[in-house]
Amino acid sequence: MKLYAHPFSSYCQKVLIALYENGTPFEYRLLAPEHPETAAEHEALWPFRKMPVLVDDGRTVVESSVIIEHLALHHPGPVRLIPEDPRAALDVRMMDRFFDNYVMTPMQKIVLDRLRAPEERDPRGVADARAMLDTAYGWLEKAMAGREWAARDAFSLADCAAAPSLFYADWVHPIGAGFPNVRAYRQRLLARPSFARAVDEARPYRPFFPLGAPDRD
Ligand SMILES: N[C@@H](CCC(=O)N[C@@H](CS)C(=O)NCC(=O)O)C(=O)O
Repeated sequence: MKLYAHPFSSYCQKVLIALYENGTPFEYRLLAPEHPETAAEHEALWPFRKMPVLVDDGRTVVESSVIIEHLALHHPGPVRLIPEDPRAALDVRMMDRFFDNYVMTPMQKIVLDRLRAPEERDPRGVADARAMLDTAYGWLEKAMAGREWAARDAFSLADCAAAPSLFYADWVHPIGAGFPNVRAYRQRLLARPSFARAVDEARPYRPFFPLGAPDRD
């Protein structure tokens, strides 16, 4: 298998966590300016040029959640990231959508806005993104009461989505002291070896974080 990815990308980390959880072997196709040939391969596979992209046995798989579903189906390991029980699997998929749509999306909006020229920035969109993060933290605070992982007891696809989204969201819009369950959950995710590895691999890129990476985590 080949994974087109970059270590600092949140959606790539989501998939890397799944691969590391099960020790699944793959070839890392690093998307970086010093490898234009890899970027060309990537664009030929997926003209939207979004990462990550997985190629498995000649088949191109896109969208981080679908890549993780693909891994669970075709390369299962000891850590079951999609529960066997379809009802439990639905809870996992719902939480995965929550993290992508209501945490990752507004977090990315704030980051990407900073990369624009000042005259092209979108203050209203950024304010809306910050409001969405506040709502998401509040909702998650209640949802996580008494839970270890996003869909209760077992680490799952939803936690793969939660880890990078909460990691970066806290950098751009801090999770305040009023959200102790969310803060504690973020710390548990950081202590999970698969995510700790992804965070470590991304450390060299911190100076490029558009809003300035905080000196922690
Ligand atoms: N819905 C996609 C989102 C992927 C995505 O937004 N990837 C970002 C990196 S975290 C990207 O490729 N950005 C580069 C670009 O937009 O050109 C997924 O789940 O895989």
